[in-house]
Amino acid sequence: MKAFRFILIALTVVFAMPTMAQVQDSITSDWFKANYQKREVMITMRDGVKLFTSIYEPKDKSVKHPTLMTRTCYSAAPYGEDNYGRQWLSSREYVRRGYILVTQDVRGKNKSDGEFEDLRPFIENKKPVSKKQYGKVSTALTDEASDTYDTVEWLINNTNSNGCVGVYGISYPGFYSTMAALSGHPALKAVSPQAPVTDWFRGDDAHHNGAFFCWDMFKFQYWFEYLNNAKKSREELMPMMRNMPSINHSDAYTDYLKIGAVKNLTTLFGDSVSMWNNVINHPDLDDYWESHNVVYHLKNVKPAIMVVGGLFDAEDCYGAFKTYKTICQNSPETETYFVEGPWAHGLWSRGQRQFFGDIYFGDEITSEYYNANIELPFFEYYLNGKGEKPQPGARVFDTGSLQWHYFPKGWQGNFTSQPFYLQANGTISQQKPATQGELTYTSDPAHPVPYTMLPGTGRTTTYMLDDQRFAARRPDVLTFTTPVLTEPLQLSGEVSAELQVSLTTTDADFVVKIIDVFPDDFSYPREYYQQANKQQSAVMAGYQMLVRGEVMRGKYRNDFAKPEPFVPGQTTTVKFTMPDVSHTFMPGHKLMIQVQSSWFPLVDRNPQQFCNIYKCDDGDFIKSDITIHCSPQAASCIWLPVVNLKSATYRV
Ligand code: PG9
Repeated sequence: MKAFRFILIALTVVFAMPTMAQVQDSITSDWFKANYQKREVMITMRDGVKLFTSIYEPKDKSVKHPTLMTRTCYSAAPYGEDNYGRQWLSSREYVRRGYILVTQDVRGKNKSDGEFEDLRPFIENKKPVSKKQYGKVSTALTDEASDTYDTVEWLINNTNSNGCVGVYGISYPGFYSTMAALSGHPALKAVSPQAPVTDWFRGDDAHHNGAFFCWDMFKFQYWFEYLNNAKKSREELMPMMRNMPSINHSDAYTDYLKIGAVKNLTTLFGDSVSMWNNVINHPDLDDYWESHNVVYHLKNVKPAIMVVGGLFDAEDCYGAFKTYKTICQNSPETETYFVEGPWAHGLWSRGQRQFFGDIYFGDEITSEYYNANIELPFFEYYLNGKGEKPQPGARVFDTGSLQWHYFPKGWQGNFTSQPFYLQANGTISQQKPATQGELTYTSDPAHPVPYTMLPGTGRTTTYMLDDQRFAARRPDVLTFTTPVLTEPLQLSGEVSAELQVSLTTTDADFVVKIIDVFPDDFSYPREYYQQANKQQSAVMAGYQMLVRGEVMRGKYRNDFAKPEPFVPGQTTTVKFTMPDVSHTFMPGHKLMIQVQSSWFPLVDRNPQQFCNIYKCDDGDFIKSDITIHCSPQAASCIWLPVVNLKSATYRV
């Protein structure tokens, strides 16, 4: 009897085991381990440097498999061929379909050899290395594109590859994806740079329009330099962990104000953190920043590209728009797709629910929706020959009408840029002011405008769409508002500010915020909260939802490379771009613009004197009386991308 039962159970297990050819229904850790083999290999690059590469490959050799790779500076963990970890959980759809999943530590990071360099520059016209010489020419010119080429070449010859490889990644891995797209390897068929780090001086991570995002950088850099190192043992890392400089004890606003000038933060690091030193030693836009900017090389891009970004991404919102627009412009032959949703940094692929912060966006922006309906079909078509070719062009979520818009011809050019003039009586109109007018506020670095009303030690993920009523109440924040809108005002595209300012000192920052003011009787249906299993956390009546905010360091108004002082009392034009928006102001709502001169501690304080801010002392911070002019000859306005709903070229 026992034998019969054993055979019965054995047969059940064998016949129940799905082959890879069938799309696996339920993925479990046991199933993954039973059907995938994990290998850890050091792949030799053309100059001999070896890169640590973790490969999860289906055991089923009866069919060839597509490959999806992420190259990362944040570790290809978990390490150990028996440790499958949980990384694959975010790649569940690809495991289900038998993809080969590869993660590689980039050169000089974690278990890979070689020297690491931040945003390692692309090298044009690298001399190819012959097969015979391969790996033996230590002087061969290499960059992240050539490291990708060499890795893809190894993968298609040493795995059960179907000859189609894709690369994707978010943030810094998004930068490595953009660089991968420049590798030129014929087997690299599809690349998805997501929130790619692109330009650390104009708009990503470290600076926006030249203003330093000291909080993000300070909290990140020591960890990135020292603790993000899989070659060091825990025992070696623990003392560094204990000595990690930190100033956040209770509330970042108070703590950073206490620390004072940026140079005081530097004393906490010493001169040991390369990324921080690069910021301090290159205060203006110079060759260092430009040589590390990948956009100058985005031409002749061979793979299909799907750029993904978050409209409320606090780190690389700029990078996604800039990368996409540059490829469309400089590599028009590339099959390019663009996806922008109401997401924070990377949340499209991990954990986004129907609400983001206090705002409801519905079911079509959750991570499940994104993975199943946007990312998977892209790679299935280009790497696995499955499904329909994705819809061309741009697919951008409108954060006001809560709809996806499809722009078959791409994101640009669907709008006309129209001026919305700031009036001295605190209103907004599309007519220039008819009479002289101005509004003045005192910007005091000792009492900077907070970027959020929430106390806390970490930068919030929701500040980019949080309620702005806390700021509207401050005397150093100017507020301008339209009457209640009777027609929808749809903005889909580029935004810029054109301020006419005068100040009593020689420098200042300018922050412009575009805000959607909800009706005074607004509330979400109770079932929205029930559906999302979320407690209502805010009074939504009269909510002032931030749609877009951006800062401009005034001394760079004419040239990021050549800072200029203001002449006290002289009316001066300050023009700057802000990341694109996709937002319809619905009837019953109002458009609000706020103008202020600090956004703390998100952005370091401007001493409001023309100087090298990274070297200034606590005593250099002074008040400035700042005037925003609203006159016929000096008309401050915000240029908004208005869509003519009668001739709109997008589909819902
Ligand atoms: N965009 C993130 C970052 C990179 C470098 C410095 C600070 C932040 C990231 O890679 O996640």
